[in-house]
Formats: sequence, structure tokens, C-alpha cells
Amino acid sequence: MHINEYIEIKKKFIDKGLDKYLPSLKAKPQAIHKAMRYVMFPGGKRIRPILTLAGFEACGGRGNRILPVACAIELIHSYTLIHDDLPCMDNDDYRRGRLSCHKRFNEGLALLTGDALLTLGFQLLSEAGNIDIIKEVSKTIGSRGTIGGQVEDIRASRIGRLESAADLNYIATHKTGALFASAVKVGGIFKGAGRKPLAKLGNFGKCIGFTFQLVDDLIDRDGYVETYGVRRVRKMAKGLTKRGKGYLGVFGKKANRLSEIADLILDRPF
Ligand code: GRG
Repeated sequence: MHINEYIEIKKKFIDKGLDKYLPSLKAKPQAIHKAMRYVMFPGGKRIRPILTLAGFEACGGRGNRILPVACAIELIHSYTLIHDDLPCMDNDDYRRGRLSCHKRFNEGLALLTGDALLTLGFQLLSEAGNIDIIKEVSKTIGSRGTIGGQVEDIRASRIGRLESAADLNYIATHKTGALFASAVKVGGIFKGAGRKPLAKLGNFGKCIGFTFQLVDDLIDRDGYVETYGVRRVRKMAKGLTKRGKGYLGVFGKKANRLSEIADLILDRPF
């Protein structure tokens, strides 16, 4: 099966799961359930939960039991987007080609919608019955992870000057890279993989998460591109992809999907 077909199948699988786990539009209070579903459907690329599924498969996992874990990763990612769009943060009126949550509804409801998606994410993780997954994800999205990256990003944009290389690296690895690394890793944790393969999955995830940010900057012509220029950033992204794929050797053919996803992230055709 071609990787694009694989991605489409996995996307549908994740969407079905999200539809099942999100409270129905009829459930009270309807206002927040409407907002939660507005944010989640139609979604974005679903790249993080797809990485969770591919990480699970790389460790020999099969079947549907991983679905709540993958959906939790997407719910948590979506919480960060809602909060990031708020006027007190990045102040974006649009997300995924339509009004951002606070613009479509209101700021208070958007804040709570982000909180509710985050909370539902952890409920699903807890139902997966593996405490190591909860530990992994909570560390990743805390003040030493995603939130830390966001804090530094806000600080840098308030000073209003071009970030130093160290600042840029801190922000990219924490704000974007950390959740990518955990998304891949939790697939392995769920399968019961050992310490060494998990470290390989984590390192792979860090490399492709960093690449994802570099490609984002290439598309938006900001961040790294402002500091290093297009050619150098493209070279960095290629190098990181190669390094990331280098961590997959131990998994053999089972990691082919992860490797193909790394190539897709570098070329961002989706
Ligand atoms: C509010 C705690 C908190 C953190 C926010 C992730 C983040 C930190 C902010 C998002 C803003 C942003 C544009 C970050 C750069 C890369 C990134 C994470 C882009 C969005 O992810 P995609 O492209 O989105 O995977 P889709 O829509 O496909 O899900």
C-alpha cells in the first residue's frame, strides 16, 4: 500500500475514534460540546496520532486497541492550538482555514474548550490502563515541555527581536518537537517495548518534530528562515530527517511507515 493510502486509512480510523469519544452534540452543556466538535471536525493533518499508530506497528503492535491513545494525542494537540490562537497568546482569527475557536464562539468558551479537550485526552489515556503513557505525556506537555516552549516563544515575541539560535532551538524542540517525540513513543509504550527501542523512537520523533518546525518556517518564511535563510534551513531539515531515520534500523521493515512519514514531513505534500 502506498504511504498516501496508509495516511488516508489511518486518518479515517482516527476520525471515527474521535467521533466516538467526543461527547455528542445533544449532551449538556451543548455549547461546549458544539465547540469541541467544531475544533475537531474537520481536523487537520492528524499527523501526531498517525505517528502513534505507526510507532505501535514498528514495535510489532496490531489491532485497534491503540485507538484511544492516538485520539488522546490529537485532542491534546488541538487544545494547544485553541489556546495558542487566543488574543492573550498568538491572537489568530483563523485556524485550518476557518474562524478560530474564540472567534467562532467567544474567548471564555474557547479557553474552556481547550481545557475540556486536554482533560478528555487524559481520560482516554487513563482508560488505556498504562501509567507510563500518562507519565510520558504529562511530562511532555508541562512547563518543561510544550508549555515551556510556548512561554519562551511569547517572551521572544514580546521583546520583538530575532531569536538567537539557542532560543530558536529551545522553542522548536519544546513547543513542537516534544509532542512529536511522545506521539511516536507512546505507541511503543502501549505495545510494551523496552527502554532501548523506546529511546530510539523518542530520538526519531525529536528529529522529525524539529524537521516539522523547520518545514513550517520554510512555508511561512519566518522563524529559522529569518535567521538562516531558505537554503540552510532546507539542508538542516534534510540532515535531521536522515538522522531520524537512522534510529529506526533496530525495528527492521516494521518501521517502514515511520520512515515514509519522515519523508512526507520533509516534503509536506499533505
Ligand atoms: C498553548 C500550551 C500551549 C502551547 C501551544 C503547539 C503550540 C504551542 C502552538 C501552535 C502554533 C504553531 C503554529 C506552532 C508551530 C508548529 C505547529 C505545532 C503547527 C500546527 O500543527 P499542525 O500543522 O496542525 O500539525 P494541524 O491543523 O494539521 O493539526
